[in-house]
Amino acid sequence: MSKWFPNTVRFEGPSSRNPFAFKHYDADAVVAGKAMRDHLRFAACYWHTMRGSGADPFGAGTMRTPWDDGSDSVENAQQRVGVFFEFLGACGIEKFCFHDRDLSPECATLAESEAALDRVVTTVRAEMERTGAKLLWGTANLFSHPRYAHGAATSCDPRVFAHAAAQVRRAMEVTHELGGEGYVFWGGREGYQTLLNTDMRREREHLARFLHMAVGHKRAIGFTGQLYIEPKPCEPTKHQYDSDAESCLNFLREFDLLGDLKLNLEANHATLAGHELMHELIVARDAGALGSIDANRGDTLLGWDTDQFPTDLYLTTQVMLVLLSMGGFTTGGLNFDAKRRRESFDAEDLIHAHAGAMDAFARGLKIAAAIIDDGRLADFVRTRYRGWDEGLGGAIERGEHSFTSLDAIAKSQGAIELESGRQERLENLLNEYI
Ligand code: XLS
Ligand code: CA
Ligand code: CA
Repeated sequence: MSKWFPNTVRFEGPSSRNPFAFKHYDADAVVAGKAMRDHLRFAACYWHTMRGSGADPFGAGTMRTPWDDGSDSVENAQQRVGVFFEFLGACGIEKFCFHDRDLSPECATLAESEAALDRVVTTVRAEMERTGAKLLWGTANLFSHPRYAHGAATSCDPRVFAHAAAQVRRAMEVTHELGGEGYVFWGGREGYQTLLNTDMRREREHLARFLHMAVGHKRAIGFTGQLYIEPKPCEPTKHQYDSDAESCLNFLREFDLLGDLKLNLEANHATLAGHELMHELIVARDAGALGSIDANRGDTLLGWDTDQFPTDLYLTTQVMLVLLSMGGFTTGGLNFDAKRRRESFDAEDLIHAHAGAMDAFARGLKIAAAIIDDGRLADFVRTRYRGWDEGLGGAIERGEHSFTSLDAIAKSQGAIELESGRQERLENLLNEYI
């Protein structure tokens, strides 16, 4: 039993009233031909779970972390790692994600920071061996340190670009050494605050150059994990170059990177971009680029990156509908890039937050599988487009028509009577299962 997390969460079924039990997530239960754990591939993130203090722009941190001495020492960092793996065990979460600088401190020089990281990674490796937990993806923090004020790969200062390259080089190597399945690029400061001081063309080219170097390094060290780019429209910058799934895909295509990077899509970032997560997922899926998901949620009333835990069954059902439609994850997973509210400061709140989100996704999975099994939703969509399967539609799709040939058809076909889109009926269908 864990000292800090004495309640181990286990499946007790829907009738359980135990706040420390799963009501729906039963890791080994088979749904749609696969165990729940293999569909959902849950991961916890190190940054919010171990380093989130609860501070906000109006107040100091509130989280109670009695295992942490508050110092920047390597020993304290190693102590935290142990606690994190206890937490994963208590929650039954089998994967995790980290940034280099959440794991270990930023020191006076790059060489010292790397030496500190190596020492903490030794502890991480030992804990992974002890517990069997796996690394879903690693990343480098290229946004917190003041040197990144003007960006990292898109900084106006090439010395910063070099520093960022060195940081990613080591973070990618560490990810590889730990058997990581992926590596994420999130460009928090790769954007601008004002166009008055910004050469956007140059900055975007530099970002592409940086990513090409990353691909080169990946090959050089024999890392076979998947690289991902994570869209977000803004915050901390006013505009981030990788602003949503479509702009990322355009960027990757423009700079010949589409073969090497997929997308890591976050629910809250979709909200900030003015999209539903389902939209972002479908855009990526249809481009063969849906890699991984940062499973959280935003709040439309707040309008910033609140990174709340995903408990909305409509959201989890939609995610699982899209994932099942593409046969599930290959390298990716559902990473809870989410933090407790500032008012939920006890260690046990970490358990409630993650266990609830896991249950919400387990339900989303069961609901989506039932909807697919039922078949009416897919049938409706198929029928709605049936005009394109043969006749006029088929010929247009095959490229057999021009404006001129269609002009003749349009003039002779008579009045068009449309069929209803039946949105409300389909929403009711979803509710039959939720
Ligand atoms: C921040 C991002 C970040 C990435 C990893 O908004 O979500 O945490 O996932 O750098
Ligand atoms: Ca994220
Ligand atoms: Ca976020």
